Amino acid sequence: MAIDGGRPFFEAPRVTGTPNNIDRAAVYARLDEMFDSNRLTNNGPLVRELEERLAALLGVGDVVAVTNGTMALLIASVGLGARGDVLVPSWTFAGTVQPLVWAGLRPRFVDTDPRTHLVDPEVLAAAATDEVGLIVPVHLWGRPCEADRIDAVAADIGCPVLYDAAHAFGAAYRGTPIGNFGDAEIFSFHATKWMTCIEGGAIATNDGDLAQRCRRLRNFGFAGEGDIPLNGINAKMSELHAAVGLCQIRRFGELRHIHRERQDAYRSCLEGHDRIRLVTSQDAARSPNGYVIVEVDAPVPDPARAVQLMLEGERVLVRRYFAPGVHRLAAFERFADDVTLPVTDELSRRCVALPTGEAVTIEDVVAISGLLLQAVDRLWADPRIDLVPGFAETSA
Ligand code: T4K
Repeated sequence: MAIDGGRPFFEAPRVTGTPNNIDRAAVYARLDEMFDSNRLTNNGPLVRELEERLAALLGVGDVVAVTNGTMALLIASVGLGARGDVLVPSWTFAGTVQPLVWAGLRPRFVDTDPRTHLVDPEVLAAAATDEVGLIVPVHLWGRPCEADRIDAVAADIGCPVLYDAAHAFGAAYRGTPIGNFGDAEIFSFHATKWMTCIEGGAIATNDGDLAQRCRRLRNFGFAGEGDIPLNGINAKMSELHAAVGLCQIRRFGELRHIHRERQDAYRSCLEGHDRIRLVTSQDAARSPNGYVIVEVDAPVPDPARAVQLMLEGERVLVRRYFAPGVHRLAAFERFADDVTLPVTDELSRRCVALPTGEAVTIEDVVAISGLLLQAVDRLWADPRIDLVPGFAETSA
């Protein structure tokens, strides 16, 4: 390995998060339409078409397109009129929690089921008090939460549920597409997601009144000219971003195939290895889910960091999603005084996200899996191995 002074395995880096290809010719044709009509933003025809396409695909009443997933969470939580405490997992991206705080809610972090990486409905039930004004479960890595049990917990205390489905576009729970659960669900269409507008997001809901409030909230709160009954914000998706989304959605079947092939290849390379656990989506057959997450076990204080450094030496740039857990981030200190979340802490020591999608070939997946196995074996053989940050650059 490069850690021993060898050459890096890959010439060109293989990078977690590299966007899938975008059908440029199709996008350019859509952009010609946009420039010809000179309708560039403010609920134009491409945004409306994208919303209709998404709603039809999900079988949901309304889809409201916005600038990104973070704004989708902000607008939906304001649209729901949520107040007080919000129950939210710490084992997620900071972008789940930030908009909730911007919306004036107080996060109460809950721990995660180590088996599924999702919030456990029983943990939510134990934390559900009268102060709770919103529950925000996350369909992490595209894995659907147990929506029926979670919705029942919320019904017991009479509060809404807003699912963070940033990773879960195209997934389903018990045969029903994600987008139909709780009071609303939000998606991210960031460049690193398989379904992308480059930047973009959406709120999906079967509550028509909520959809109308969200449409107003994303457009400064306008109800008509000179009429602003709601304190809205600007979160409108532009026509340019909608054009990319419309072209990308046509690749659903193809991307599902590509992602599934890579998931399967990782599985056959890594399954049965007792020091590596592949956290696969339960729904890989339906969704092109873009996340391949592994938990690594090694007798060092921070196994994920050690593996990240060793793979960096081979020019495999993995991500540590999510280290540390959100409750450990300085921005949220004031909400985490007496919070103890052992599973979140443990997962953030162990988890790395591997490259997938069109950025890697099946041969790459086999090689990356082999390098990962070597790295973990090496850490067991030599736990005191000297891994100084920066060794990767010197080995290049
Ligand atoms: N809820 C959850 C559970 C989320 O995961 C997220 C976002 C949100 C809510 C909020 O949704 P948005 O507001 O973002 O729509 C990414 C994304 O920015 C973010 O969307 C995502 N989740 C989060 C988990 O990860 P990074 O920090 O991994 O991206 P970055 O820039 O480091 O990119 C990774 C690698 O990919 C780079 O080293 C190079 C490559 N890359 C990346 C981009 C963006 C490219 O080659 N080209 C590119 O255009 O954040």
